[in-house]
Order: sequence, then C-alpha cells, then structure tokens
Amino acid sequence: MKKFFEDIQISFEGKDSINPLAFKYYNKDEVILGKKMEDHLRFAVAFWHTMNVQGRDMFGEETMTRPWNSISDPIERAKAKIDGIFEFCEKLSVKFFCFHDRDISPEGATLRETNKNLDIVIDYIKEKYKSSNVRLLWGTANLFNNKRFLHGASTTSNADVFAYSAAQVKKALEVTKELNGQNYVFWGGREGYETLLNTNFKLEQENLARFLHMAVDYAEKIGFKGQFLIEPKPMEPTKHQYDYDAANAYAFLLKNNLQDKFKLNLEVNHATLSGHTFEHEIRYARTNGILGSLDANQGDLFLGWDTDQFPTNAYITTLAMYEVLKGGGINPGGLNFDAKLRRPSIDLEDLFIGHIAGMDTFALGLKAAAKLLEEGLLEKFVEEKYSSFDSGIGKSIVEGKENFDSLEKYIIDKGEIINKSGKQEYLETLVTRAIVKAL
Ligand code: XLS
Ligand code: NI
Ligand code: NI
Repeated sequence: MKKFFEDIQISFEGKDSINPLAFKYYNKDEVILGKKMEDHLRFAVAFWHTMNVQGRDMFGEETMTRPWNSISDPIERAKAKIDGIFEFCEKLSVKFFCFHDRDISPEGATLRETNKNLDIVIDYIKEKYKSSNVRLLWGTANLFNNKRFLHGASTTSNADVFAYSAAQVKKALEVTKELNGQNYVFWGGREGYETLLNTNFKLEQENLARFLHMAVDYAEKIGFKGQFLIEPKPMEPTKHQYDYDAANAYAFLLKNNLQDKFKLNLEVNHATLSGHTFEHEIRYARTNGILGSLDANQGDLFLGWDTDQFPTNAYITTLAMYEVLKGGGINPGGLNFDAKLRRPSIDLEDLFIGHIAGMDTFALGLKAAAKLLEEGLLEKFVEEKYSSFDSGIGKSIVEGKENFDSLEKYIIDKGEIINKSGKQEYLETLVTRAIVKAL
C-alpha cells in the first residue's frame, strides 16, 4: 500500500485561521437545522480531476508532477492511485468519491481485456473498503474519450459503437453495484451533434431513449438499487448536447416515460453555460421532484467553457444550499467536486487547498442558507406577494373554479389594477446579510 500525503495534516481551525490547510467553516459534526454538516453536504472527490489531471491544456503540456505517475506498470499505477484517493479522502474527512470506469483502470486491446483490468482494480477497491469508510457516491462510464465515440455513444450513427457503449455501461453498472455505489450518472458528452447537416436528429434521440431503457432494465435484472442520474450540459465537447439543461432533460424523460427512473445531477458550470444560474437549475429540479445530486464547481463567466474551478463564491453556494434545504436534502446524492486545479497551481498540496476552499464555501453557504430559512423573511415576502391567490377570486382560480367568461365578468368594470413592489434590491441584501452573519 502506497502513501502519498504523509506530510499533510488537516484540521478544523475556525474562521480566524489563515492556514490554507485548515477548515474555517466546515466542521463536519456541527449541527445545522438538526443535522450534521457532513450529512447535509455529503461531499465527494472526483477521481479524474484529482488523480488524473496534470495541467495539460489545448496549448500546452502537463505542468503538474504527481508521485503515482512514476510507477511504470499500468496496473500497479492504477492500484497506487486507488491508495491515493482513499488516503486523500480520509485526510479531508470526505466520505465519498466518484469515478468513470476509464479513470481508474487502463484500456486493453479488446473490451474483454479492458474489463479484466477493471476487475483487478475493483477487487483492490473492495480490499480498501475493509479498512476504510470511504465509499463510492456514483460511478459512470467514460463514453467520450476514445476515438470510437467521435459520432457519439448511444447517439452514434455506427451501430457497432452503440453496441460497444451498451456493453461498457453494462459493465460499469455491475462494478458500481459491486462497490455499493449509491448512484449511477449518465453524462452525455458526445451525445449531441456538431452540425445538423449530417445528423438524424430524431433517430439519435430515440436511440438515446432506447439506451437508457436498456440500462434501467439491466439495473433491474442485476438488482442495482442506486439512483440513476442524468447530468445536463448544453455543449462541450459537442456543439449541442441533447440534455441541454434541467428542463430539456426533464422533457426528454417525460416524452420517453423515464421520469420515474431518473433524477438529475446538476453542475454549477453546466448551469451557467446553458444561460441559467445554478439556483435556477436546482429550483427547476426540486419543484419537479427530480433533484438528485450536485457537481460542485464554478465557471468563469468571461470564458465560454467548462472551466471546472473549485467553488469559492459564497453567494452561489448560499443560494444553492437554500434550494437544497428547501428540497429536503440531496441524499442519496451528494456534492461531488467536479473541479480541477488551475494549470499554474502545481503543488501536490494545492489539491487539498482546492478541496478545503470548496468545502468551506459550501459549509458557509449551508450556514447562510440555514439563517435565511430561520429568519423566514424571504418566505414571508413571497407568501405575501402571492397572497391574492389565498382568498377571493385568486383562491377560486387556484381551485379551478374559474374560466375566461367568469374572469371577464369579474374584471371588466373594475378599473385600474394596483400592484405591489417586487423589492428585489431589498431581498438581495438579505442574502448578503445572511452570509455576513454566518461568517
Ligand atoms: C463534464 C462532466 C463530467 C461528468 C461525469 O463536463 O461534468 O465530468 O460529471 O461524466
Ligand atoms: Ni460533472
Ligand atoms: Ni462538467
């Protein structure tokens, strides 16, 4: 068993600490609204960004040296990275991690060989389970990296690639089940198109639905009880991805009678890429009963891509946690740090600093959101704003007793209508005030 982070010590030091390796707000056992912070937040570390990213970008080579990469045998290196992710999560007191199948083990010449490699690593993880409490929040299949997916995976024009994708997800479901993964994610990175000129739009989406039904059937067959999640994203790597945003994904689920089998895994940076705030996406999901899990990161609004930065903006996390609390929590989902270090952040300890920053920002957001709910001023304001629907004609509308004729009769001689102010400026200061109070 390899150790990589022996020099790193992490503790909770509280808000006055300036130690980059100490928590300022995340105090896992602190009780907020009757529940421990760690149970509200259910943090997870993303294997790919933590163990695999080395700072490569489209214009330049790797900038980060990671100790596990000095191991030349691919399987031994894969096992060492498993040691690394467990050690990393334990040091941070994070209970969960997430992976794509190909993050954790190397591809072989055939799918059979690839599956063999994966089995070796899965057995190794099962061994780790015996001495660790770290567990799998969700598993997924990487159906975007290999060139075979150039036209898509389940939305490809090549039936052999459809078959390959099915077999790959079959295996990914099996190993997620073996590890007691609590969720399984479908993110359709290549499930979209570059141009409509070469695309059978209708067939591609029908095939996507067929594929998801096959996944549901197979999960039932093997007794996998985890929650299925769709992770919407509008674009990148494709120009247009089919699960564009929460509303788009929900329409797709409803049309294909999959709405009872799937919830959504919503990511901050995907929300902003689709032109929505994160809180909009969560509000949409929770009011439709499909809030499943969250990918915690943040984007740079001046850049048009998925920069996957660690979340450090407390205003975003406060509004997100406000929605999560109002939705009754995210269990069995969690908060997965789908976030990577900036290319110049090259030290190994930066991996910890990034996660601590993210965990603290969500902890602060949780505390501020709890303050907002305890004060109840936002709720009171909204209730009052809509109070015309609590009695009289409004109540009658809501109860379905009115129609165009009756409403015309009611309003036609009434004269000018008086409206109330929306008071957005005042309400925004309440959010800032809650953050300051939570500090
Ligand atoms: C990419 C996605 C991806 C999913 C898992 O933008 O966020 O990382 O979370 O496949
Ligand atoms: Ni993601
Ligand atoms: Ni993403």
